[in-house]
Amino acid sequence: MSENPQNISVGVIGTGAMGGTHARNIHSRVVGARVGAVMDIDLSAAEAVAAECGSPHIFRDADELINSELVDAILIASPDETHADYVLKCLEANKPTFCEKPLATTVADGQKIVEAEVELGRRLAWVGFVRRYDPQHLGVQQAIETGRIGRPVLFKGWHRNMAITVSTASEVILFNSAIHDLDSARWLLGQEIEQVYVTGTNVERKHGQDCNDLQLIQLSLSGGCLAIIEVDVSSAYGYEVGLEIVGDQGTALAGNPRGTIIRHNQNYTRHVEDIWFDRFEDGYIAEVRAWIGSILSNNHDGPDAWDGYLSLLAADTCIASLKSGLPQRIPPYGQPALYEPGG
Ligand code: ISE
Repeated sequence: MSENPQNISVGVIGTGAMGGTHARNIHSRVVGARVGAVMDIDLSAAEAVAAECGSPHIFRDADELINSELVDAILIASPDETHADYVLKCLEANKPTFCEKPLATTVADGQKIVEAEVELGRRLAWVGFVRRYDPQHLGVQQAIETGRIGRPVLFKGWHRNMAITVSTASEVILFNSAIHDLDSARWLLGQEIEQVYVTGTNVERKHGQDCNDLQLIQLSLSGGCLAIIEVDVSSAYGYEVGLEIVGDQGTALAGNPRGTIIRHNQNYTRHVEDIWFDRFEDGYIAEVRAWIGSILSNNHDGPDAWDGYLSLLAADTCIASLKSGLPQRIPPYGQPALYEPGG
């Protein structure tokens, strides 16, 4: 436990590429926090991150880290299927937790987390929807909020991974990748998803016919907005995430790769990143700063368990649509008072 309440000791579960990035950011880019302990089943990965981040404590067991007096808050960046269990344990220990997306891999587990928070009467979980902290996305949000583009009517998104990194299963593509886009649509439009229609095709044939590595997701939202999102996890050429919000007075676009533009020999070129770590570098720093800031000020103002849950519900309904070939309505749900504004 930190003796100085302004220096939160964070325990990092999962020190792979994502957990390592968060740990390094906490160590060197965040004021008010430090890496107090790390845990990974791959001991050498844990040792390497611990050494880089000046963290003296390495755990072999996630439960022990969560319950340890050495840590005040937990960052979860372990494989997706472990998230729900660890978040629930953090809630039992009454410790704030930043969980990489997705919050869980089933709607039922997402629901358990929401129920546990309602029971506690506190929002302790934060979900790593990094795009909410990406400067380009924030520029779009500002254009909407200031009314510059008028009333938003359409969300057009594209999300391309260079190659499949997690799994070829269509479900995993929805829960692991498209979940970001589903959250972006809710967040930027300020409306809830009511109906989804998903079609998919198989681009990278080596993965087998069942792999819908290119999916087109259509959404109808509560305030009448529409969304169309391309999720392609086998783009081959690079990593790109972008969106355009079409309003009734103009549009706002976040979609530029960050690379330098070079004009040479009658050519105009720009480097496209190969993976998300560079594209969202600023967002990753900003989101952990915001998380730590929210703990220090006791004011949770980021993506919470309810956002995590609704994105899971939408992803799950997308799977039903993809499987049935039909549009599907989001099942009815009731929003607990805890998650209402000011709750
Ligand atoms: C990955 O886990 C991420 O979170 C990236 O932001 C996303 O673009 C990618 O599709 C996911 O696999």
